[in-house]
Amino acid sequence: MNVKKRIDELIEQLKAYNYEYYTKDNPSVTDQEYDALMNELVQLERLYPELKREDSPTMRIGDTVLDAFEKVTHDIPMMSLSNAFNEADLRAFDERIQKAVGKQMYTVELKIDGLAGTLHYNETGTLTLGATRGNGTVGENITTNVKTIRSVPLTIDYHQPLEVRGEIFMSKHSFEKANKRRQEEEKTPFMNPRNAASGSVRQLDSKIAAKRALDMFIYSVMDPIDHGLDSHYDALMFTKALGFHVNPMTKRLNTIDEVIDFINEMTEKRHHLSYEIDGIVVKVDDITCYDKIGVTAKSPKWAIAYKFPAEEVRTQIKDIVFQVGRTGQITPVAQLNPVLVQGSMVARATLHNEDYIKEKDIRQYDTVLIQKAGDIIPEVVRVIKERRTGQTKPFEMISQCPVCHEPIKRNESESAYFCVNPNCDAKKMNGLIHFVSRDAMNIDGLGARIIEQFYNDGLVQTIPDIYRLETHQADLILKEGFGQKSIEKLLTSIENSKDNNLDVLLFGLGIRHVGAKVSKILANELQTIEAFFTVDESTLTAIDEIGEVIAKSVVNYFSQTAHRDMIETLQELGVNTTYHTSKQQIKEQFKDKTFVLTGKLELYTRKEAKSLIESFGGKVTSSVSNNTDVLVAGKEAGSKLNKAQQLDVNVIDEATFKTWID
Ligand code: 0OX
Repeated sequence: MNVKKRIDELIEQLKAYNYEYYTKDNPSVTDQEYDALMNELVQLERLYPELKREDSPTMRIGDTVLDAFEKVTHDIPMMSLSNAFNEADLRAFDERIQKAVGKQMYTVELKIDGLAGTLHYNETGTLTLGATRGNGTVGENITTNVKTIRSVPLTIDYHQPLEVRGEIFMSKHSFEKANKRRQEEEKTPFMNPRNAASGSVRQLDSKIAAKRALDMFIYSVMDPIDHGLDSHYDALMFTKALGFHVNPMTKRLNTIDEVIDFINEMTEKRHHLSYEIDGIVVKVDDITCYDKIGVTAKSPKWAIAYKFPAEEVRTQIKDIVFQVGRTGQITPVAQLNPVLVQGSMVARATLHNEDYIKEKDIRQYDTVLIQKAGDIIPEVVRVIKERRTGQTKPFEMISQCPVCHEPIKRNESESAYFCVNPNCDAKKMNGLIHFVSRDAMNIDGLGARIIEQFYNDGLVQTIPDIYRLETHQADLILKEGFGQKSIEKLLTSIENSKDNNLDVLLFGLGIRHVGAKVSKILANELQTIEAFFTVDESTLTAIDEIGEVIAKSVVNYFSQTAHRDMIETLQELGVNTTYHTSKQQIKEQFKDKTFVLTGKLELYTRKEAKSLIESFGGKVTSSVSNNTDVLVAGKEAGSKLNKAQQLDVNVIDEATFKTWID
């Protein structure tokens, strides 16, 4: 028989079985029958490598071992969800929506406890990129691992670029299997399915990832309007029709009462599901009103996640210790007899501050109830007083910093105490940990543990020291756990961080009251770090959303010579201190115009052209319609050009486009 024909036949057959098994959950063949066909295909592809197809299911076996994952910047940031904890929060959400856009239908989805991922398909329908969420702006390229997920189609029958997002997760069954194997191999088991999923997609060896049997439910389509979709539920059904896995419990409901009924029903049923969920996501169904409803810094206002009540677990406080944060704030922490809470081991819980402890009369040796709601730090909820023995005594706040032993101060208006010694080691070290963290400079390979080690060894004591590490390679190589390769990786991520935008640098400096969102607003307004050196309070308070507290804190920070000197040193070391997505410069040809790009562009990549158009106030869609204002036609433009001509759309070539930009 013709080999090519047999390969094609095997591929179609295996694809159909995969779909039945992973997407429809209804297999028609046994595992043995499936394996036999897969083996035959592997053998044939080995003998005839030229006949191997991009969409062959053998791609899912995983054959790539990477050195590291590349970083990927998301064109559209990957947002997270704001939370609701009770019926009142949900009703308040509904009221806000009704006030903004009138009565709406809602799509409800189970909130899968995994990790967010995004998938890109090109105009031929081939999967070109799979990436993690990362910090929402920059994630990691995990394409080789995503290809091993059987419910992720390698090709789709859709011929426009498409980006869909969803939750990558591990079923309870696969989790148990993976842990059984780990036990046999004498490796520490995964704590919970979410950790297992996240560890597996970040496996550099895709063969290992393939063995972990991950799955992915799709929960959003990007630029839905460009794909003719104006209902979120319809968008999910559209992805389902293309072969993606969409959670079967997803529903469109008419009122918030129906949403609440659904939540009550799922609260009962959730333990019977084959995967873990930690809540229910409620989304406005009508996509056309999303712009009007708007977004906050991190999450869309048209969606909310109802979180199931946190489980409370009983344990004992062994000791109460004090942590010094980067701002010098002193937080009392309970050290506990370790207990399992919602799938992870908890050995510490925050006690917030002196007032919280006194109000609840929490004492060392007390038996307490602790809770951990999702990603929130575990906290002590209450003391079980009946269990108190004679040996406890009321809590007393310390009067000196536990690290530098200088006296600590309580601000009149706050319940927190602060260590005000600028040279306190704990403050300096935590400041460094914050600087390199994911939402700040995002330097991979410099986690808290490494910073702690480098700090104690005197290798990194100040922020500029991070950028001097390249001159200390000889010291690095002597450290345990550091080889040539890991040093190179670390130095590359440090080098790359020099190009970061001003807002993340500003956030990284750890100025009090200047969080990620305020940093963006300030960087966009002031544009360069020098402007911060001279700015006064009234200029700052004139900026929308900037109040007196922030303004005072910013002026105070930059008035200190030590801070200005440190920033100048960073500039000398090559760190960028200007805001690059400079204030939107709106150009008339672009303002509110809809562009389509087609054909081969030679002067710009598609991505560059798109971001240029957007930065000048326009938008880019993928198909030509009556709404298109301008078609930029590169070489060998085809059907889109014809359609644009039929519709009388303004067509320009790439050279003309360049003159518009320059
Ligand atoms: C989930 C889940 C997560 C889209 C807009 C912000 C968050 N874990 O199941 N996220 C979202 O929505 C995104 N939906 C979900 N179902």
